[in-house]
Amino acid sequence: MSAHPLHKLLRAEALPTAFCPGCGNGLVAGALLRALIKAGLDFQKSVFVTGIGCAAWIPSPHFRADSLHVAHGRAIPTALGIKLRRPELHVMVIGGDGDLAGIGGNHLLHAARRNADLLVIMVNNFVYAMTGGQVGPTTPQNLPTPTTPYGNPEYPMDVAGVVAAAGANYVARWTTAHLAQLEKSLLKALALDGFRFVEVVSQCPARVAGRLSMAPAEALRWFQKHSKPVGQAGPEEIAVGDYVERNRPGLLQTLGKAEHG
Ligand SMILES: Cc1ncc(C[n+]2csc(CCOP(=O)(O)OP(=O)(O)O)c2C)c(N)n1
Ligand SMILES: [Mg+2]
Repeated sequence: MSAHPLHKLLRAEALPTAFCPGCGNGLVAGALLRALIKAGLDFQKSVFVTGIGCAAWIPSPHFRADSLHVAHGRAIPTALGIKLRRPELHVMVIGGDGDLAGIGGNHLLHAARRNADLLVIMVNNFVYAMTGGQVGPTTPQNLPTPTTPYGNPEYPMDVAGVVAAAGANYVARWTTAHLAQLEKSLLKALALDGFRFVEVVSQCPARVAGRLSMAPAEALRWFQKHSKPVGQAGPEEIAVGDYVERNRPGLLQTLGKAEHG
């Protein structure tokens, strides 16, 4: 194991990861760890909360920090409970599109409305990957999945757009082909209070079917080619960049907890 600063934040005994070869989760983990190092965040005062799914395995068991792995979809209310009781901790949630926008969608919406002081990172691989690639709230229309073999008849949700409209202080979307921008975005998010949401569109070389089933390198090129800045992306493109950045008082401040610690 080299002495690279990233390695100090990783549990050597948990490596190599259980992620499939070419999975985007390692790229997201790397960008987050680099942002945490640059932000100078104290890992001893950081808590990572996840639900269930492949993306939910990013912090636990890999990060050398406190982490909670809770019921599918329930990471946000658990994280909020921790933050309200221990406001001095940096509380972060990492999860998949199914976990955060599907079964946990209502928690996401209301945590954003409350401007709860949490950083939430959603890895959007378009499907419920861990359970076999079933259709979910972000699956593109017409994409075949094991549960929609003739193509998804539904419209996908623009999760970043919904969270911005619900009231979050900061919302951005990037892809695994935009790691430098993602890192900057996470740094910005780490410096703000209130609800911060960063969506990362990511490849799943194992479970995504149809036109999006590509070799990892091809998927990254596809993301690059089909990404446009927010406000300029067409229906078949990925809108990337900041959706919103504002500085409304977060929930802790509105509850009067900030001064009392
Ligand atoms: C209450 C409950 N319902 C369903 C499941 C089964 N389940 C486990 S992971 C998962 C989907 C995960 O999808 P996503 O959050 O997008 O993460 P990914 O695996 O794609 O990274 C589901 C439905 C469960 N564990 N618990
Ligand atoms: Mg998913």
